[in-house]
Amino acid sequence: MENRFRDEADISVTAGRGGDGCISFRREKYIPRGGPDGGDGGRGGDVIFVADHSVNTLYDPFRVRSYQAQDGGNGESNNRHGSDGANCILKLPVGTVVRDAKKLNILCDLKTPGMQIVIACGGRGGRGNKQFAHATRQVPRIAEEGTPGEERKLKLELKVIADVGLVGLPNAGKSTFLARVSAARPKVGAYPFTTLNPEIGVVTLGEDHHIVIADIPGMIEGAHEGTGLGDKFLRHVERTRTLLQLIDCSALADTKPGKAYDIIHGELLKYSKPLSKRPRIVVATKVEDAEAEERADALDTYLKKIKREKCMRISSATGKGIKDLLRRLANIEKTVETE
Ligand SMILES: Nc1nc2c(ncn2[C@@H]2O[C@H](COP(=O)(O)OP(=O)(O)OP(=O)(O)O)[C@@H](O)[C@H]2O)c(=O)[nH]1
Ligand SMILES: [Mg+2]
Repeated sequence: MENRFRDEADISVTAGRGGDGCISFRREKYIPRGGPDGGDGGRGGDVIFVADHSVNTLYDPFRVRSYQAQDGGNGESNNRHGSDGANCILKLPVGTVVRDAKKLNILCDLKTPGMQIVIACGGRGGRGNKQFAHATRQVPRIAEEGTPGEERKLKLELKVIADVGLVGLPNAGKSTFLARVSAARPKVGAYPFTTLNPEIGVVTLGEDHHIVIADIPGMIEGAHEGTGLGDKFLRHVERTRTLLQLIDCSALADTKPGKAYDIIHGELLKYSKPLSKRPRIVVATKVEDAEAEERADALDTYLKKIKREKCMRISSATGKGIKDLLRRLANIEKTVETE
């Protein structure tokens, strides 16, 4: 199936033009000089962005690059007001950042579901000649034109918003962990780069306590230079409060745990210093036998040397350590919320 995930799109939006006012005079039998009766033009429609949870890609705006709201109708005789133009409503994923395409300043950040923003305002309808009539000008032959709608060129960028972000080498077991703790069903495979797009899962920690976890494609050394799938997906964990760094400790892992730690830490550092300093829990994965425990021990020794906390040990296959890890996440999320 075609990959419909897009996290960038350049689009143009044009609001509707206001309708023109009308010049008209009443003409009826037995009323020889009817007054002015030209109606006003209708308002042009707005272009409105709505943050919607049911959308998770910028594929539509990537494909259809131009959005236009309807023009207002012109005013008509007999004081008829022109119809208002229909708004153009575009649903975008929560986490879409909207920038001016040239200046690149942020115009809005659709952070919360349901958030709405009028990104281009419709033009005003012109007044009809009825409105220009007064005691000294009883036969006004003037009316206004409607004003044009706003027009903008925009750059849309999706930056997923989640509580926890998963990072690690390919095959570390990120997607398997997400599938274990949430209803999300990301693709899992015994080969690198199984995950091609960010995935989101919601974990229920208790009544009314949920956390959102973002899974991104695995990274390899040189990701910041575009090696592998590159580091561009790191933008999807930029807006998380905690990172989980997953490290394969099974005997099958190609990379030694300490080295695996360094590669990802290095890539985080090169991508963004603040991201590399984000609270991070190191998690040893696939810890199911004595050999894996030994590798996790070696990882702990290394972490101690670089003054990091010990790793947490899990197996998404057997469920070992998963509860403890979720409890730890629940506590972190709580402390952050009350800060
Ligand atoms: N034995 C065992 N195997 C696991 C465990 N977790 C994941 N695996 C296996 O490891 C392989 C990779 O798992 P994924 O979850 O796809 O790894 P990933 O980190 O998402 O990989 P990418 O998407 O390629 O970055 C799969 O064959 C999984 O079945 C575990 O706890 N125990
Ligand atoms: Mg994966």
